[in-house]
Amino acid sequence: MRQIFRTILAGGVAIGMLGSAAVGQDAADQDQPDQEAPQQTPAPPTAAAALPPDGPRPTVALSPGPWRYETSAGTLDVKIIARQLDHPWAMAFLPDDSILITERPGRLRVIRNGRLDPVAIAGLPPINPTQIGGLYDIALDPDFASNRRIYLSYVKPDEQNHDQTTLAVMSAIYDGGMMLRDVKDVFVADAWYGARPWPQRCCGQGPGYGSWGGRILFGPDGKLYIGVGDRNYGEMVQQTDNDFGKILRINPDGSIPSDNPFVGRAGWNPQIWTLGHRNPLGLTLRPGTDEIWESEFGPRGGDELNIIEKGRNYGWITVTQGQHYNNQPAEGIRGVAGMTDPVIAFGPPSVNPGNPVWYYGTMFPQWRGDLFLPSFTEGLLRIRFDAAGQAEVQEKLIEDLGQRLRAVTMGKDGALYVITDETRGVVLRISAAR
Ligand SMILES: [Ca+2]
Repeated sequence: MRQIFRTILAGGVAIGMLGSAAVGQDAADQDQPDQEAPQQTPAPPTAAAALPPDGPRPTVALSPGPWRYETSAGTLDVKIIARQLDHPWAMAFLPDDSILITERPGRLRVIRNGRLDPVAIAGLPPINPTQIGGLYDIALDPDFASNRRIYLSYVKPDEQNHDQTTLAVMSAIYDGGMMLRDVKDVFVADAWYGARPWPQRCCGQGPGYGSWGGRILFGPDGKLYIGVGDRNYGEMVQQTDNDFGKILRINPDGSIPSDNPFVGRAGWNPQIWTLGHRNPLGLTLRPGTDEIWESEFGPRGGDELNIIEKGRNYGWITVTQGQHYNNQPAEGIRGVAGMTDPVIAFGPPSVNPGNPVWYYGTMFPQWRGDLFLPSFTEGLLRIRFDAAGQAEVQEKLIEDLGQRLRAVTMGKDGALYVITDETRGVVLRISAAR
């Protein structure tokens, strides 16, 4: 496994991925420049429909494994624990150790006793799986053990106009069986997009059927945080009355917390917690702190890792360390008054970050306190922060498998679980070799 990369500084210095073999392909569906005039958006299917794959091209075919790696934490075993998942996007461990998994085309699956149930859980509303849209993230209610409530983010179709979609979050009761109950939306983004004619946009931005965001997270305050992408319409992100390019904060029932930073301010959407994001695709808590960390797809060479702090502006579209797709330089790079710089900016090339996790398990004591960041192009990055907050990519795990890694989480046993966002996606378990 490759290791040791150029030291990078916290506070916004770009990480150079020395030794990377995965250069030359930005590989991100969200990162493609605008192809304009896409085909007619298909009608939204029901969740029960069997859908053909509708995502980006497949990457390297994955062998059945298992694999063994020598790493700084000793010998690792990597094995597939679930396969034949169609673009899995998120997973959530339940108290009984079963695992809920979303498939982006619109299915909710469950692994029980180590086995993927071949039948999807029923009860989802219509979901639009156009391009990179579909069923996204899962969050368990903080009181899940007693109320069995879950939250799912998804791309919601407009029944009247199939050109229009938006990000929404539903809540439902999941009792462990094969059916959701009491399914209802608690949030629907007001930033509908796609009515023709499309607006003129700058900077070579991607198509209007991308950049929904979609990560959701319960904060230590019991509030639900929702990452909404810029819908490839970055001109709207610095406007304060909409949902584009924002991290929103709501109560679990959908109401607006009175201590949100812009409540009562004229011209502001009161759901806003932070603004200035391009496409937030990772939200995670740092254990032992109240910090919410966010990963974000930037433009070419501008992927970011941010600490999300109340009321701050993270710069997009005027300030970014990446380069616009038409090669137009950003107005600002970093250190711009009123804007918060990323902790880390990646690239070029883009790493296309997924949902990270802070490691505090016991299986790999050498890695406690490190951040694991899945990427589409560089494998699973292990990033260490020293006492001064300086970050260094120490290792790239399973990079040689050539898979687009969408999310990583830690099991109760301290093993790492990774999902691959592929047409034939899998769940990988990374554990210490026995
Ligand atoms: Ca930024």
